[in-house]
Amino acid sequence: MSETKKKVKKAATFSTERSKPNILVSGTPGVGKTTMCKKLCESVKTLKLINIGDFAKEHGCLDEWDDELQCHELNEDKVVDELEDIMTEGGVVVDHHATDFFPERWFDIVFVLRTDNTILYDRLTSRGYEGKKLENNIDCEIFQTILDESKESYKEEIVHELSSNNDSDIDSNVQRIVAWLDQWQKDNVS
Ligand code: DAT
Repeated sequence: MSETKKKVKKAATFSTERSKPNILVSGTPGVGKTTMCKKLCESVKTLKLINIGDFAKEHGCLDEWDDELQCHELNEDKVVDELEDIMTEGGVVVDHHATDFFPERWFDIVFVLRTDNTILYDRLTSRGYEGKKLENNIDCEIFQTILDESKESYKEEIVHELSSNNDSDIDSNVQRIVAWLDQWQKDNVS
């Protein structure tokens, strides 16, 4: 198939053509995305977990160091290009703290984890965050930046907010997603 035809095909691939759904798990750093995603993928062995930070490192998608944010800038276009074929297959859980640069068609559901500010503050300080970086992330959670960004980037009905304050929240969130996956299979795979 020519490159142009491939691109047209990719652009036309919507969720109904996937035999397994794709899930985006987002939220401010420290809310528990990685912890919850790992548990989810332990429960449902067929899911493929992609942590965008790790994926970007492995696939050379990091640009210059950003002194203010204290991290490398992410080359979002390259991440999208590198991930396209994997997402087309379906059955992927993406773990990332931003939602707005992924193609909307990639995801069947978006979960935004939320944590009380005092709990998040303790988690981030024990991770070594301080100064501007700590302040920016706490503000991000206070102003529900990721939730609003997700609702602007995807249909509101597929964006769900989940509490992530304690261990029982992790378990109930995993159960909820597993139940959603079961229902998706019943509704979409004959
Ligand atoms: P993220 O991937 O969103 O940056 P994480 O999964 O690395 O967050 O979690 C940050 C820390 O908080 C880690 O030490 C595990 C802990 N944690 C995460 N979710 C939690 C929860 N619901 N209850 C208690 N601790 C949690």
